[in-house]
Amino acid sequence: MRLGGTNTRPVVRGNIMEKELKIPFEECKGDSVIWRYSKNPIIKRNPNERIARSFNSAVVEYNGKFVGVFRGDTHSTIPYLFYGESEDGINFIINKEPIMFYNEDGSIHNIEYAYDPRVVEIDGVFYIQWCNGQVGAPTIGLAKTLDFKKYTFISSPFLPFNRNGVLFPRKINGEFAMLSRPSDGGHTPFGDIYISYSKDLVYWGKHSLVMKPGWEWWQSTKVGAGPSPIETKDGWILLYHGVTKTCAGMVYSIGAALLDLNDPSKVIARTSNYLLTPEEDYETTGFVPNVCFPCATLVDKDGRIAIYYGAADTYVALAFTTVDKLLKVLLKK
Ligand code: BMA
Repeated sequence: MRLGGTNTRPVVRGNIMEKELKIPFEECKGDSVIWRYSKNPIIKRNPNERIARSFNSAVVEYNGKFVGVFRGDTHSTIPYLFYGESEDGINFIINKEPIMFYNEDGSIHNIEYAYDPRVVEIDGVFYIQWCNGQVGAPTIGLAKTLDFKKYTFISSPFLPFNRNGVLFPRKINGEFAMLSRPSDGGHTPFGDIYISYSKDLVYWGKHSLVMKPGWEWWQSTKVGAGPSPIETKDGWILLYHGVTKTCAGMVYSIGAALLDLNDPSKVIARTSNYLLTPEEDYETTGFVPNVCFPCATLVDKDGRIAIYYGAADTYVALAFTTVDKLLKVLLKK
């Protein structure tokens, strides 16, 4: 979808006419660029018998509903991905059994752990990107689904170690494009965002740097792409997490960047101030305190945006913004 441009939201997928869904949204009462949902968090501890904590998760519209691929940290503390659905984008019912991935030949694709999913639709196919433990070390996993029932594993696009794989919502110059953040095997204390291209989603190359951590302390340790970028007439809006190291651990805040439409390795602008930083109890207190980690956005045809973010590695929370507000702060209009 291009906002502020010529296209409107497609509501026909395949030959299914979908109802136009109303995304969750509350009007801003002050002058914030990003503001929180008044009833946060939307997913609390122990959302079902199998999951102790659900956070960093992805939501999209499918078949007249909101559906999600949720990170669920189980009672063994190993994270897996779980399907969930909702009529309103706020109240979700999450499956108790994790998503199973299958190889093209129908065999089960074994994974050790899975976390921090992103989901994006490209030409009627939903692609899931996540941090995947299937090659003995964390790297990106990439799978597809047409119906959120059968999930086919496509590839591990990059060698370990890598996290925060985020596909653009359309091909750029005829190729799929993915952001990622090369890392290490632990709680990586560094990290830059790169872009890579592929013709077939299996073989990836043409890697180039998009952005390094910023000078400002909130984003000076590492940065990682958040939800799939939003296309506007002025460029791709990328929400990202920026991290700072303190005596009490890392703090994850949310910032935004504007990337060139035809060459997203070119950063047109990025925010020098964070747009959301841990302040509320559900962000500052939990399994890992002081984490706001955005993984998904829903955007309507008027440019309203609902942001799904993980809070304190314990909850899923919602925040809102608009395309106009983000462009205004990025372009200093
Ligand atoms: C990162 C990832 C995220 C997590 C964050 C804060 O390295 O593991 O899943 O939210 O740390 O703990």
